[in-house]
Amino acid sequence: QEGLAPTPMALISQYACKRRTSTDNKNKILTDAFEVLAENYKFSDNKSSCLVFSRAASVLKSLPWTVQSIEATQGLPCLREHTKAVMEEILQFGHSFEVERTLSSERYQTLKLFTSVFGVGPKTAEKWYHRGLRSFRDILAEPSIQLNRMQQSGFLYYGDISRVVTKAEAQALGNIIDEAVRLITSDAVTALTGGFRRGKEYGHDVDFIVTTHEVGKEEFVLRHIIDCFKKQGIVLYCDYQASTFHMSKLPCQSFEAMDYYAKCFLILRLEASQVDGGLTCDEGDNRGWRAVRVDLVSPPMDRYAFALLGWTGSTQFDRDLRRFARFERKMTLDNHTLYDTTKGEFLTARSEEDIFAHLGLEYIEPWQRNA
Ligand code: 8DG
Ligand code: MN
Ligand code: MN
Repeated sequence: QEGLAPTPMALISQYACKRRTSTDNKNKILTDAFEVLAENYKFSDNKSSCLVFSRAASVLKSLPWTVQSIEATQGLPCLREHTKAVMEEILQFGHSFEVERTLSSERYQTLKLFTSVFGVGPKTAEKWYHRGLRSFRDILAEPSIQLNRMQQSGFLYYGDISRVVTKAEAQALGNIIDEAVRLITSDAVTALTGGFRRGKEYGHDVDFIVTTHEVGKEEFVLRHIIDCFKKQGIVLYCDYQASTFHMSKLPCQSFEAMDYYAKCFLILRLEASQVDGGLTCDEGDNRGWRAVRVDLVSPPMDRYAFALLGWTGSTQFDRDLRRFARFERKMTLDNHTLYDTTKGEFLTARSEEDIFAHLGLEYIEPWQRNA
């Protein structure tokens, strides 16, 4: 691979949706460093600087070669002064002083720890940090803190859900869902989405679309699956959100991956016996089961392609699809629709390929969307 001639820079787009990005990242040292700084900016609610570093990382992930000098990055999109300075430090000294400083700062370490709990976002983490709390023990011992149900489960199952989920565990969950669905209809559609659909070996959760060809019945299917899981005694946490979807609300002007479909954020109990090759447990941990985070979303079938594209990600890939649609095509793309502003009409799509075609983009396979 090293011997391959670098892709001509002029061909590398500023839009992630015009690049092919596999899971094989040749610039992990640089992109890990950028992502630390991006996350640190997110903690400070500095969205634009966060985006600068996320975009720079995304461009480097798409390269089929390893950056070994600053000169080699000449002409690459999305690399600003600041990102180049960080890159220069790493290429010259093997590490960046700014990144080291961030990693060793009490603030970064604490916010990283707090946001690793299911149900704790940057806002809550910052609030706790500001109050002088520094550890889980501090939080749990603070009488004035009222944890919500999600956070309580986050702490209760912290050991399990902070550990990665394997592809085999994702497949086992897929089987459990299929089995539950088969009890009510032969008309159901279930699809593994999220990082696993992009070919990742590990994930922090498992994401599924569950729906049916019969438009209007999808919410019923989702409810049935959850009831089925409850009867099996495998539901450790369940946050069900009913659909608020209605065509009259569309197109919405949001850049963020928000949608109105019925969905459910779960923590499920997965038995070792259900997983091919068993669970990946800590040494000496022989409980025979683990807790795992699962997201289910149920779009009506006529919205399927848009929901699949949105839930497959990556977040950066989707963000750039929306940005490309808006600024290059005067179209609005979200998890529900594609709207052509010039024509004043919604464009229909039965598959992801249809959506790329409407946008005048070459089709990018799911495993090439790891931007
Ligand atoms: P990972 O779990 O392996 O860490 O990576 P991932 O699968 O890419 O991330 P994710 O956080 O599970 O999100 C998967 C996709 O789902 C991502 O592109 C964002 C998308 N998504 C939506 N809407 C919503 C939503 O309302 N909530 C959540 N949690 N994710 C959503 O499109
Ligand atoms: Mn996921
Ligand atoms: Mn998810």
